[in-house]
Amino acid sequence: MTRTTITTAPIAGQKPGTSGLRKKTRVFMGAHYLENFVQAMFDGVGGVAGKTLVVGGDGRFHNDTATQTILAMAEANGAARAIVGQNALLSTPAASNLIRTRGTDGGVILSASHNPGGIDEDFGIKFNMPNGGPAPEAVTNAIHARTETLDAYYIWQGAPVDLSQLGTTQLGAMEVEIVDPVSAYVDLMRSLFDFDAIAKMIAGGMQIRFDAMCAITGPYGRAILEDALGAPKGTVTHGTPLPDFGGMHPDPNPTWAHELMAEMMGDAAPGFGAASDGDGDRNMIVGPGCYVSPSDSLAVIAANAHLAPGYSGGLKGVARSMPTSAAVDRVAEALGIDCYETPTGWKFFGNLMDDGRVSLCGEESFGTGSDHVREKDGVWAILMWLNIMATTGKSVPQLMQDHWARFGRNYYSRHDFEAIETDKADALMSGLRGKLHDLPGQTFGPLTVIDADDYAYLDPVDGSTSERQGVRVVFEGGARFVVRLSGTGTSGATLRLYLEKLDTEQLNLDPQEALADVIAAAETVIGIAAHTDRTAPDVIT
Ligand code: VG1
Ligand code: CO
Repeated sequence: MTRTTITTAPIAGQKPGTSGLRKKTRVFMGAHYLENFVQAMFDGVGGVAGKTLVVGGDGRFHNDTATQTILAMAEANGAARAIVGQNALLSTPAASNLIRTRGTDGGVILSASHNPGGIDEDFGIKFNMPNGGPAPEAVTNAIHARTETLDAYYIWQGAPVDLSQLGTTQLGAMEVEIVDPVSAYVDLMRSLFDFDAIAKMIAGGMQIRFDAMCAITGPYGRAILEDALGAPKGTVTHGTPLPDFGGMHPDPNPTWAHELMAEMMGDAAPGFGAASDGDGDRNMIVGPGCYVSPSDSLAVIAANAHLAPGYSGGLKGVARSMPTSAAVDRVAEALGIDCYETPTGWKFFGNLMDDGRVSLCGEESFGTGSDHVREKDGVWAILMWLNIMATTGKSVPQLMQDHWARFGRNYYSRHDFEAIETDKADALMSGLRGKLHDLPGQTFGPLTVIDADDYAYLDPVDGSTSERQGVRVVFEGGARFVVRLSGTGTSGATLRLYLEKLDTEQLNLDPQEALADVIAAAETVIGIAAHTDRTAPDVIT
């Protein structure tokens, strides 16, 4: 038998506007659940008949089983060909690269990114477009709408493909090509960065520590840092992707990458430290005794990208998400290039890159990348830093000091309050929105509010609008705070408070101290403690 139509009842329930579906793994394992969503996804993108799709994921629990389901459904929906990473593995940026360079019709990426993995943790799935980027809102809304009307899905029933064997094979009427998940990506990195200069720096004694957090970037880190650039074996730690990420929470920030932080802040710290997340699109950069905030990393890359061969002609323009600090804006001004502000989420950068307006983008949430793919790219950011260090001969702390001396320092921090009851978080947000009109002119300690709004975005390329993207309160002198609810959490609501203050004189304060008056003003305005009983954030980055 070939194709089977299965009639189903349960609804998949993706939130409209979110770029994919993230739920507890056991929810995805429930009867017909994944199948329903995949059918809605295929229908929502206009069907997959005759199309070629890339399929792969970050290796978390259920990755391989879900990949087989997706392949069987692609076959039954008439897809011509699937390009799959060996053992169903592909980092998000590597998948984006394959979607683009192989001229495909898009791809399915299995990941819950930086969320923990395992049978009792999180799983996720999303569709990326032929440009390699996450589906835009019009498409995710169509997928969501389809989940509400779906009454059947199509699936090929037969023996699954052996995903460990490289080469081309057949699944029913569909061709399946199983590719090395790493090699095309290594070629791409080699085309952008000066591997010889980085290798020379490493041979000259620069020690590197890369913590892959038992997630997807281990094989990429080993192939590039150890095999291609000559760093000693063991440079990459937690380098084998595990279904439960070895119990680690693969979110590269000082809280979750604490082993790396301890090493980098210790006496025997190597010259460069970095970590990446579950699916390989995030990065954290650390120097000896020197944590680099993601907003600063974006600004340093903007100021120095021309030193890497792939960017020697300079940047077309830059973009940052709204809550990301304005450090990069100051660099763009100095370079005389455009700087765009977009809502949180990488999908908003795609149009700007496709339209040739920007070549570098970044978010405060440890995401940086360029127009080489249409996703943020953790390993890319790490190689960019190494290229800058190799070319300038400067250490991470030196690069930071020089940058702040030239541009001033945008002190920055994000405070996350996790797993708040949803109705309390909603009440907090609507209370805050209700008082925005009255805030301008009010004074909180030394700070006077000059502007307060709920951020709305007009896409300059396609004219689409996105509203209610985060409340921002701006003070005289450029300090500000931003509040929004996370769209990626899977239990309750996560409240994110973003804090920023520019200082052009005092460059080496502790960020929490430098931001103390902004933090106090934010609490007075928002009333987090009163609404949620939380008096301290769960994670500070
Ligand atoms: C978070 C980050 C956001 C990022 C998103 C996806 O979203 O804040 O900047 O784009 O995760 O990242 P939210 O809605 O929870 O704040 V992930 O690495 O898919 O990789
Ligand atoms: Co990610």
